Amino acid sequence: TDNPASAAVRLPSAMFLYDKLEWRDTIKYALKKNLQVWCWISNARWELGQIHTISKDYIDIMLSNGNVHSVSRESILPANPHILDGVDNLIQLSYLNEPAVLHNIKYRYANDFIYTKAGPVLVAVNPFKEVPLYRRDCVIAYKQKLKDSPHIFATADTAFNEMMRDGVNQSIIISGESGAGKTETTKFAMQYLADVGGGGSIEDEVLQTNSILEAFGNAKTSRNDNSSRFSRVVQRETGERSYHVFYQLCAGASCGLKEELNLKAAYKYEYLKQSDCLTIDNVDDAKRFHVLMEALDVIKISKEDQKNVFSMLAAVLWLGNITFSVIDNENHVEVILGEGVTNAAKLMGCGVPNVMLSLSTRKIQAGNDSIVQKLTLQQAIDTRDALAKSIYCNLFDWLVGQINKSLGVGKCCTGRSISILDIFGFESFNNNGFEQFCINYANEQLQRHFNRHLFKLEQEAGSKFLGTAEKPVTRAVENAISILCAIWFKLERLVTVHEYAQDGIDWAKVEFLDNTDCLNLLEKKPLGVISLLDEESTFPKATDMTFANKLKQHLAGNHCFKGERGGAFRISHYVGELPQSFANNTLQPEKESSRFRQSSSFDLQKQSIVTKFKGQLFKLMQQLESTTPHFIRCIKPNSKQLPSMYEHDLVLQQLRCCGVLEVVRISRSGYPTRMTHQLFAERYGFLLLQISSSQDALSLSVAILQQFNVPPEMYRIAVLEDARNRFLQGIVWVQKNFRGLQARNFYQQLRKGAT
Ligand code: AOV
Ligand code: MG
Repeated sequence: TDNPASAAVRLPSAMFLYDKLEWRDTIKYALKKNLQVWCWISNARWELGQIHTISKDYIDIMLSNGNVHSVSRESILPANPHILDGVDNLIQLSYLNEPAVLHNIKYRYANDFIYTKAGPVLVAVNPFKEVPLYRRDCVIAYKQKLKDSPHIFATADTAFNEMMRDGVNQSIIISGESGAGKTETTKFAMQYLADVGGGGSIEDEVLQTNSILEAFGNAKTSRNDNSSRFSRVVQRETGERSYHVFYQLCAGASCGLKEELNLKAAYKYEYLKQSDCLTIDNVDDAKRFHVLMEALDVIKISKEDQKNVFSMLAAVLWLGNITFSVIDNENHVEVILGEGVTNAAKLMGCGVPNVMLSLSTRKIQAGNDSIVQKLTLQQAIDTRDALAKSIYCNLFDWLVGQINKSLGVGKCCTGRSISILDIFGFESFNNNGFEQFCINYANEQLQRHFNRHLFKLEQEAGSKFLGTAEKPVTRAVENAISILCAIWFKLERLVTVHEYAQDGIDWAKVEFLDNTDCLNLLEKKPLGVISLLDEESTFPKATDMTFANKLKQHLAGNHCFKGERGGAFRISHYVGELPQSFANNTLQPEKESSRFRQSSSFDLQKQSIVTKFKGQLFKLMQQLESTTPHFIRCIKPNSKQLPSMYEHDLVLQQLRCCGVLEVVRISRSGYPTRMTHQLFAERYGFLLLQISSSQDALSLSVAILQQFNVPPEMYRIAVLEDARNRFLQGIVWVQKNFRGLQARNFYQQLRKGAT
C-alpha cells in the first residue's frame, strides 16, 4: 500500500521483525518502509510513543502530545500494533512486556471486559460496579458453548466438563489481595455450577450457605466492606467492624428475641463500639438479618438451634462488657458483678459465681495438689477475650458442620467434586505481623503448586508430546493439536535452559522462579522459622526480640533471610522481600492459649497456632494435589474501591505478585504466534508483490515471509497440514471407540503414521 499510516495498522509484520539482538536493524528497516513503529517509553510511568528517527546513540520518539524526546535504546520497549489492542488472551500479544500487558488489561477493563486469559490462567479485574455479565442468559450462552470469551463461567464450565469427562476431581483456585474480588468470583462460579448441576433444591441450598458464611465470617475492613476475615471478635482497627452477624442481630432481632437475650443496640457493647464504626454505607443490617434467618431455615437449622446460635452471639457481646476491679497492690482482680457477667452467665447456661471465678483465677497443678492463683488485670482481660473468641470459633465450626450435614457433603453418589478455594493473596504493609507471616507462608505454598502445574507440567507435557504421548492423554492430544497447527514466530524468550529438536521444531524450556529455598527457610526442621518459633514459644520469658535474635543466630547464612534490628526480620518471598516485624503479637497467641489452658476447664488448642496452621495448610495442599487445578488471579484496579479507575503501579505490582507474566511467557515460549497456513495466507497474501504461481496456503506463506526478509530462525513451518487432517480424523475415531491404554496405543500409532 502507498499510505504509510494505514500500513501501520495493516502491517503488524513490521512488529514481528523485532528481535532484541537486531533492534536497530528492525527499526531502520521499518522506517525505510515508511511503517509506523510504536514503543513504550518510561516517563514516570509508561507512555506510548512513535519512533521518529534513529541515530547512533539515540532514538527520537514522538509522544501523543506532539513532543519529541531523545532517549537511549534501553529506555524503550516495543509496543504492539493497534490491531492487537485488547486481545482476550495475553499470549496473542506479539510483544510481551509489562507495559504491553498493563495496557491490554486496561484497554479491556475500560470496555467492561473484566476478564482476560493469561495462557491458562484467568485474570479478573474488579469492576467495583455492576456489570451485565452474570445474567441467566449469559449462563446459558456458556453452557451451550455459544460463547467462549474469558469469563468465570467459562472456567467453571471447563472444570465441570473435565470432571465429567475424565472423572477427575477439579479445583478452582482463586487468589488476589484484599478487595480484589475473590469472594464475588467464588459466588459467580458457584452460581454457574449450581445451574449446570440442574438448579434444583440442593443447588439452591448451596447458594444460600453464602449468606450464612458471610454473616459469620466476613467483616468490614479498611480495604473491603465485605472482607473474609478471621479473629477479630475482641479487637480491631478504628473504622473496621467485627463480623457482620453481630450488627445484624442487634438491628434485626424481633422484640421477643431481644427480650430473651437481653439484647441492646450495637453501640452499647464494648466489643462493637471500640472501633468507632457501627454501620456500612448502603447496607441495611436489619434486612440482612432476615435474609440470614431464611438461609438458616433453608439449610434446615431448627428454630431451637437458631435461638442457641443467637444466644451464643449475645453471650460473646455481654462477655465484652464484663469489667474487673483491682483488689490488692499486686494488681490482682475480681469480676465486678454487673449486667455483663449476669447476662453472659445466663446465656452460656453457667452460674454467675462460676464465671466470676473462672475469669479471675487460674488453677496450677503442683504435684498432686492444685493451687488457685488470682489473675492480674491484664491476665483477666486476656482470659475473658480468649473465652469470647473460643465461643465464636466453636460456633463457626459447628455452623459449618451443620451446613455440610444438611447438604450431605461426603455422601455424594459419584464421589467427584469441584473445590473452590478463595484465599488471601500475598500481603505486605509497613508493619507485617504474625497474620501476614501466615498469609504469605500459605501463598508461598500455593505458588509452588502453581509453579508445579503451570511451569513444570506444561514443559513436561510439551516434551512428552515430542517424546511419547503419555498421561493425561487428553492433554497430550490437545498439545498435539496446537503443535501441529503450523507456523510459529519466535519473538522473545525468557531464559533458555536447553533446547532440543525433534520433528524439526524447537521446544524451549523456560525457567521459572523456583520458591523452594524460601519454603525451606520457613519449614525446615529443626532450623526453620516455624520450628524456631515453636521452640521459642515454650520459653516463658520469650519476647519478639529474643525470637528475632534466635532467627539471626541460626539463619543468618540463608539467602532468603535478612535480619533487622528491633525484633524484626525480612523474608525474601517469591514476590520480593517482605519485612516482618512481629510487633508484640507473634508470641502472644501462644501465651494466651497456654495461660488459658492452665486457668480453666475450657479446652483451647494444644498445638501452637503456627503449627496448627502449617498442618491445615499441608492438608489443603494434599487435597489440591489430587485435583486438576484451574487458576484465577483477581486484580484490584485501585485502592479506593471505585469504578473506572486504573492505578498502573497497583495493578503492575499485583501482576508481578501472581507471576502472570511468567505464565504467559511459558505458554507461548519458543514460537508464540501460531497461525494456520490458511489464516496466514489469507491475512497477508494481498501484500505479495508478485502473484505466486502456486495457490496453496503453505507456498503463499513462505513467499510472504521471504518477501519481507523474515529470517528463517524467527519462524518455523510445520509442513504437516495434511498429516494434521489425518491425525485429527484419527483422534475423533479413537475418542469415539476407545479409552485408557488402548486409546493411548492408538494415539501413538497415529503419530507414527503422521510423521
Ligand atoms: P476479596 O474476597 O478478594 O477480598 P470481594 O470478593 O469481597 O473481595 O470483593 C470486594 C468488593 O468488590 C465486593 O463487595 C463488590 O462490591 C466488588 N466486586 C468484586 N467483584 C465484582 C464483580 N465481578 N462485579 C461487581 N462487583 C464486584 V478479602 O475477602 O477482603 O481478601 O479478605
Ligand atoms: Mg473475600
